[in-house]
Amino acid sequence: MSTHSTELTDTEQGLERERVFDLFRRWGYMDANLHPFGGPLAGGYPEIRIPGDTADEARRIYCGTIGAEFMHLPQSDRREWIQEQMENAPAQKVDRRWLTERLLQADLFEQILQTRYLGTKRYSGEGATALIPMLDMVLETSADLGATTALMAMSHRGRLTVMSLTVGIPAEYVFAGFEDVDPRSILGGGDVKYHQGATGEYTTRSGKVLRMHLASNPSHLEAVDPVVLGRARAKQIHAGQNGVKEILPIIMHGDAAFAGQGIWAETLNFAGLKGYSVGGSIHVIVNNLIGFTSNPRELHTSRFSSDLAKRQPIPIFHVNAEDPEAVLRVAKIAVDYRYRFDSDVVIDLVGYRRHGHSEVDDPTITQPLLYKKINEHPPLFELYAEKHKVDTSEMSARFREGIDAAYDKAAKMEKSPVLRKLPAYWDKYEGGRYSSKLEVPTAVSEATLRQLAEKLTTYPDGFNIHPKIKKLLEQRQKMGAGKLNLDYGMAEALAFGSLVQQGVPVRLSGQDSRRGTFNQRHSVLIDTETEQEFVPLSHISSDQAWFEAYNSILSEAAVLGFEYGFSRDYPDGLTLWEAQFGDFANGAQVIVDQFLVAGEDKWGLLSGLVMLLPHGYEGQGPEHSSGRIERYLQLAAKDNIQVAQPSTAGQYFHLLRRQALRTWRKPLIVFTPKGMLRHPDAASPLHELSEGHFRTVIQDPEITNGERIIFCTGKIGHELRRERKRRGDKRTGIIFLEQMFPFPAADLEAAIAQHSNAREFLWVQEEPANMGALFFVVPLLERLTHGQPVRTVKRSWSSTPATGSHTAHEMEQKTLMELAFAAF
Ligand SMILES: Cc1ncc(C[n+]2csc(CCOP(=O)(O)OP(=O)(O)O)c2C)c(N)n1
Repeated sequence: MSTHSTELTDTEQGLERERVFDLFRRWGYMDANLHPFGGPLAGGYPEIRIPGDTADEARRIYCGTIGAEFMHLPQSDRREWIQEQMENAPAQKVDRRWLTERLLQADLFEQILQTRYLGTKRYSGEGATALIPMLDMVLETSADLGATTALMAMSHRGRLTVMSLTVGIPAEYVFAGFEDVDPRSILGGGDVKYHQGATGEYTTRSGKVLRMHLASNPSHLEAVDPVVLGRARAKQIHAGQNGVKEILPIIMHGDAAFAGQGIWAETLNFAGLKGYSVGGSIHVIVNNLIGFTSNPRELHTSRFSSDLAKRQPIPIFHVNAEDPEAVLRVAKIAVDYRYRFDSDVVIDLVGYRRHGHSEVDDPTITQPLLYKKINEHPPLFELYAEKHKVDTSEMSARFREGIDAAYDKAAKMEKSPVLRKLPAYWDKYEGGRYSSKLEVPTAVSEATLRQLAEKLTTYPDGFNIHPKIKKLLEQRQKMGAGKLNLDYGMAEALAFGSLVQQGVPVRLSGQDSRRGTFNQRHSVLIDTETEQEFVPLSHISSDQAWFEAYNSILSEAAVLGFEYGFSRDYPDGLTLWEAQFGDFANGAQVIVDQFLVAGEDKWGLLSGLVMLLPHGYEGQGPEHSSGRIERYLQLAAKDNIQVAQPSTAGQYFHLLRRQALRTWRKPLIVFTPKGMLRHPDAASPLHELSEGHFRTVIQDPEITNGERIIFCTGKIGHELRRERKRRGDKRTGIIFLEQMFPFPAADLEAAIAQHSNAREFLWVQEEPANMGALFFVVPLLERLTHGQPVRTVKRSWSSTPATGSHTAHEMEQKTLMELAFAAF
């Protein structure tokens, strides 16, 4: 009887203990001692007030200098694993001398920069110097688990120290940035020192060597995040089967940026998606509880800046940066978790910022009380050394000596040091100015095209094909047999098919890109009975390169960033990003402005990414009409990008193949059609694919000696031809500009020269006067028309690209035609 009652009591006690622990596992992080100067982060009141021994025990685990948020994870095995780490981890062994030395180096490096280069900006990481040993632990642990490469992204804060102490860039190279060695070599270009990327090596304490890549990034906070993930994905593919283990992405964030920037939240959404996952990244919020001059209460509605990460099933570990041993522990748990579960992990490293936003800012104006405290607070290495009685005099002298020598070397440098070495897969590619020597054949023999068409239209026996797709494939079969002209969908499939057959991989991503927004692509066939998928482009031949098409998340910025990153580390393939409609690409403007058009100039980094932007005025309203040609032309300079609008399926075929097969790696912006996708005027006979090449300019095939010449690009050219026919006009030649940048002056000159009697020149566009290619093209055309003005026909100046009324659109379109053919 008594035994029975004891057992019951034990069970009850067990249940009670579980109940108490459960409370702390759920909410303990709220009360954790996370503030660098002691106490919980916000609120200042205890969330969990229950007394008792069990509560005290749980409190010690969950409310110390580590706050773990993991009870929101939907997978019980993951929750239990973290619980085990928190509650039953074996005692940590820490080499305190080593830890003191790393903290000292991080602080001294910054202090020396401060005294040597007084009054210049460096965005000191002081106040969060535990970041350096944290990264050491991340690298040590990941190397033990199979990492060979760390791909890191971080913004300005503490970047120079990380470059020197973690990435392995010699200190004199970092100093050279302050000396501004060799400014003439980058007149009008280059980037500031705290945005430059770097590659180096990191040797773990057990002697393993990791390749280190610190990504170049713009000032735009968090914009680099998707780029780094795209790069990681490409590197993982290069690495092969163990890619996910070998390549570890580590992304560092500021607390204000983490809470505020949407691109980061978009990027987080990639983690578990087939086409975009990298097996998890380590995210570190280098949290100094301030953003420029703003306080946390002004920066996020949530209690923690990390709260947005809770929308994903990933753990968040908060850790007080003033407890470096706890920091090491969290770093180890995070990396173990990533490798065990292929998942993202967030570490919220909570420290402070010793100086102003930059060193020329005075933070006492906006946070006088906080900075009074900070000014009285000694650097962490001093506190830690004192607590553990580590003598720092020798390590400090040794470090200073090394830095002094580096400083002298930097002062004597004549050339800017190269901080980065590109991987060998970039060796055969080039950037710089365009030259016709770069051109390569792009035609594909008719026999091969026929074979490809056969493969592209075949599916396995027993595959239940959708009746509409059956019909489409039958049509495509006829196109491949030369019995029907090819539309864009088939021309694209043949371009992709011929490339993968030649060994060039193809990756396409965008919203609904597998089918195609306009029902034009159908790269994946779906069995109507089983929903099983069949991708004809993956069944071209046994030794073909891979083809991948992904429907992306509904984001522009993160997806374009990811694909740009992918193209940065996969020059051997054709990488394409497709906007649903061209105008939506403005949601990714930061990636266009900061990476795509500027990456080569700022960082010497090349990309052959293709942007497909559906464009054309078809009466669909202010949105869905314009891919904003003007934006890209405004950004075009020194052959930094290519801007094209192929007016036929055949031209599109050659353009895509040219992009992949040339060794010139330049972003290509393609304005793609919508209504014209299947229009007979834009369809091409098979021989246009088996002969010739991409033509930057299309001469008029009918009027060979026009008195008046209309220049145009894209769909309106076809409309002009139809209007000319309707009018029986024999005196107007219509020249299509297929490539707007690099501007094909020589080809245009040759095209104009054929019309020796031409006296009138006209640019006709669908876009309003303040949009389209007009502003860019007309002055350049006027250099080729021998002093004759180039008049323009366009919609009136407008604040939106197009009218919302379909009828008004048609009236406008008609007026454009009238004006184009009106006598001058
Ligand atoms: C997209 C963007 N908006 C604004 C800025 C200007 N800016 C630079 S740093 C900064 C504060 C960043 O605070 P936080 O993310 O906490 O990083 P910290 O500088 O404190 O390390 C701001 C607003 C920027 N660089 N990027």
